[in-house]
Amino acid sequence: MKIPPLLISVLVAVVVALVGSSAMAADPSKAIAVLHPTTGNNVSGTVTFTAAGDSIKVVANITGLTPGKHGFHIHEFGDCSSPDGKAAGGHFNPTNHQHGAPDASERHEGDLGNIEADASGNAHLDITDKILKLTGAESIIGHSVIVHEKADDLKSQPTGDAGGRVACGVIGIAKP
Ligand SMILES: [Cu+2]
Ligand SMILES: [Zn+2]
Repeated sequence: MKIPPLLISVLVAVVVALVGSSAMAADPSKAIAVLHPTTGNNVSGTVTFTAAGDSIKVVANITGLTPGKHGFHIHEFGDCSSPDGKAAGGHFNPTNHQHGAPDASERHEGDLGNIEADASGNAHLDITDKILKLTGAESIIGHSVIVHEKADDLKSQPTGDAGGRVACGVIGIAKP
């Protein structure tokens, strides 16, 4: 039996498409940022972002802080190369909103408010966020987490007046 050439090329195309799609990574369901101190600081820790239904669960464990509140944001660039953390750019804001509190209707995607350190300088945060995304054009993967010297006042534009940057970590795909 002779197979028509057109049918062969269609079959080849189907096989290539199937192999290609199975080789592609599935949408990530978990991301992580490992925080490193900027120059002159001693702040480090981890932040995980885990898909949970239509929300993202954010868990942070950070040490080396001064006691009290510290601005905690996702910034635009996944670039922690500068000694002051400024290579990370401004707040991650792919949909062009004003700065605000995490629960405000008007906020940057990256606005996660504050983390609060205890008297020993340790902070733990466990929140669920409905704005963050791990997939698509507004995914936080490849951007960065910045922890600030001071509290985010949740209203000053465009940064919440949170002062210098004490730690930076690039957000990558986590090992499931
Ligand atoms: Cu920030
Ligand atoms: Zn902001």
